Amino acid sequence: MSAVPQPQVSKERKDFYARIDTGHVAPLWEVLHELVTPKPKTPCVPVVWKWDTVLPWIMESGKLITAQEAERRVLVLENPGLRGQSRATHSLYAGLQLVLPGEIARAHRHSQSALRFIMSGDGAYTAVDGERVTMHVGDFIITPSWSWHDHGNPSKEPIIWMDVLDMPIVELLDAQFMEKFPQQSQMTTHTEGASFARYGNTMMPLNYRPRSHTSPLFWYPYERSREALATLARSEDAHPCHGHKLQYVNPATGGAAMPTIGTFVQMLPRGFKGTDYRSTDSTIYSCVEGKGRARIGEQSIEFGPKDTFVAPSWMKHRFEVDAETVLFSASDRPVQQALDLWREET
Ligand code: 1HN
Repeated sequence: MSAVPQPQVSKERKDFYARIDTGHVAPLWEVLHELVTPKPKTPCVPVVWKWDTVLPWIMESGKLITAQEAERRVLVLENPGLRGQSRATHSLYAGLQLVLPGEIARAHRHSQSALRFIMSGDGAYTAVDGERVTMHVGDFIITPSWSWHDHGNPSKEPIIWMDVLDMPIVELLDAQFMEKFPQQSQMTTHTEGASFARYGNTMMPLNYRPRSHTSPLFWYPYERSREALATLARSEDAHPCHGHKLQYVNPATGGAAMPTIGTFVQMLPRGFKGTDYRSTDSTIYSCVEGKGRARIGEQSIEFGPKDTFVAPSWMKHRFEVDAETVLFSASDRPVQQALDLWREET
């Protein structure tokens, strides 16, 4: 459908382009083939961040700067195809955040939605709109758009988690706002566990009226996800591509837990040899347990616990695991689905 790029542009056309350029006007036919492509043409590439490589750097960052000075002490996971843009995929930001014992990461809020996926440590908390939750490895925690949030670590060990934010999506839409809370920490106005009691048990309050598209449940404990996967693995055959895979949902609507970020957890049984899969949502994977290999496009990626890796949009990938493996993953799938753009191929 698109014009073939001309190796040589005639003088007449060049002159024309130069004249219209002064009026901030350009010819579509010179760029159409790059703008409208037969399939996704993402700059995002497959990549793995090995825990053993990044952990010493994270701990070193703890000696170089305090959480207070940094506001957030995070090492950004930058996709090699998107260096300098603070992106793990074209649409999502990811980073590894460290909070040392005794530290507080001060309260603020922003338009960007965030998720925390806990990688190491136990007993630190994050507070979301007046309710604290204690973080354990494998927990998935939501910080909804425009909700006050701060983190603190009263435990004796460092805590490290992966942040995933929809920053590039909000940036694309030029819809970002940010505000600092007047104090370091917000007041705790709800009992810990209150939102889980209200929304975490397939029940909800009689008078529940949604205030946003984000799940009113903001803590999805690993203990529950793990138990669900273990039971599934005993009761159904593994999907040829995904093994046993579940999506985190907003319990009040059945939709995605977050409006902009799709979140999933899957178990691949020991010895699983998956078949190729691709979808249009570039995906960030975090290995919780087990080990294996992901064949992503032409690349073979070895992964083990706490390794993070990326499968780009529309690139075939498959898994092969040596031990029972659990993978958490995040992508922009809800956005694509809301806009009728999402495609998959098994
Ligand atoms: C943020 O607010 C947090 O609250 C983490 O922990 C990472 C990256 C970019 C912008 C805001 C946090 C962030 C962030």
